[in-house]
Amino acid sequence: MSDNTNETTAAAEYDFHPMWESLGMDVPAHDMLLGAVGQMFGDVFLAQENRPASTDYLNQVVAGIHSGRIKEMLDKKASGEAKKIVGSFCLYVPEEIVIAAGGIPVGLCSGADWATDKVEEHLPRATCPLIKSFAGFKLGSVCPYIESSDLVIGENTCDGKKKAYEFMATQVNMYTVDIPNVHNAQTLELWKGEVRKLAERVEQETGQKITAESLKAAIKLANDKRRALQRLSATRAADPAPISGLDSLLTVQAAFMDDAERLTGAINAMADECEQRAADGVGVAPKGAKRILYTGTPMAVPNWKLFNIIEKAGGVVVGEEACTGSRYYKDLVDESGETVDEMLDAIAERYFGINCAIFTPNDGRIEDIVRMARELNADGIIDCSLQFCTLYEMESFTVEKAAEQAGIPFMHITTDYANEDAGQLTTRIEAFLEML
Ligand code: BJ8
Repeated sequence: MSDNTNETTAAAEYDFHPMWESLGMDVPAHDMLLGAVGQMFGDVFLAQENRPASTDYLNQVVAGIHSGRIKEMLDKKASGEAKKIVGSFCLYVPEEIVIAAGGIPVGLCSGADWATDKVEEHLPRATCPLIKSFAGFKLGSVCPYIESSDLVIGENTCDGKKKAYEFMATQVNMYTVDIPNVHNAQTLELWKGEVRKLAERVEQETGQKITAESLKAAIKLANDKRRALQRLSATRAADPAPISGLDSLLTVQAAFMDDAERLTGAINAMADECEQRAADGVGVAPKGAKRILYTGTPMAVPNWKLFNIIEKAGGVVVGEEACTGSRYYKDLVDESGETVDEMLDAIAERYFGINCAIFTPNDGRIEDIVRMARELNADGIIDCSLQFCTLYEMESFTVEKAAEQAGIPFMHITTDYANEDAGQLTTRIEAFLEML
């Protein structure tokens, strides 16, 4: 039995309700949410056949996602091992800085509709579901990550997030980072300045100075996690694919919440098993199953809808060009810096390369999509935007043109967190898989 399983067994005997109450959560509503997510996880993940045994780690992460993991973080804070819990919504917020200042970084993006009526008292109805979801989780008091965050870091990316953070600042202790919209030498300098300002703000919050030693260790910790995810991703080029898109998506979703060292060990174990499966020709789907590269908006827990539809329809997702995918792990921070200044520059440079659609032009993303489709032997590309996300909707035309030029079949989808379009999506995806 793994350490993790031991922890979860112990966690199952522990009553977390007092902890949720102490965080000021709406406990009955939260019980309902957890019940629904547990049911969905069983239907979507546990129903998969031929999963690698090492994906049991992911089951444990989901089992403890709002319970054992929260307790672990609060305990670390109480013992002084960690100073503060710092939440964020975007890949542009460098976790290395939070860790080096003694904080625990957590991702706050949410993937389910909640308290929509309350949200629409503050934000327009025509707002992307990801934004409405994090606002709803806060207004409905059902997210222990938001409730335990001492500081929440937002970022000026899309218009919806920018304006929603003004509202969130009335609800939580909030700091917003400015992100440039174009890539050039001048904006890189501005971004380096923003990274320094963020480091100062986090130090102020935690009361712990970032040192060369702590920053070097944090860079190594985050890079090790990325190296493990890169290894796992590379195994998915095999036919049959050794691991499903659903489980792969969950590894990155878990990376926003679980302890970095534990996650790295577990992902390396998955990579070991998947390398062996690839060598032995063992797959999660039959050899020849149609292989899909996903690209588009991020998918926060528990938004598993699209991947579930693709894989239930007989396809297999072999890569994700998304913030809940390769953008999270494909680039490392240069580890050669020795001073805090050099390392902050290296961090800024690495994060500046994240190909978010807020950038114009965003050629790096287009190049990555085509490169990944080729490297992972994808038969087709599915590009998806969350409803009302103008950035990814607009960029989908450029992605389609690039796919056409590369001779890769392409399909665009616009969806939200509701299940109403599941039937229609299934029909469209089945037809797409058939013509591949
Ligand atoms: S770096 S993709 S995590 S901003 S889907 S909220 S863009 S309207 S999430 Fe993102 Fe950072 Fe970019 Fe990545 Fe707005 Fe679009 Fe909604 Fe979005």
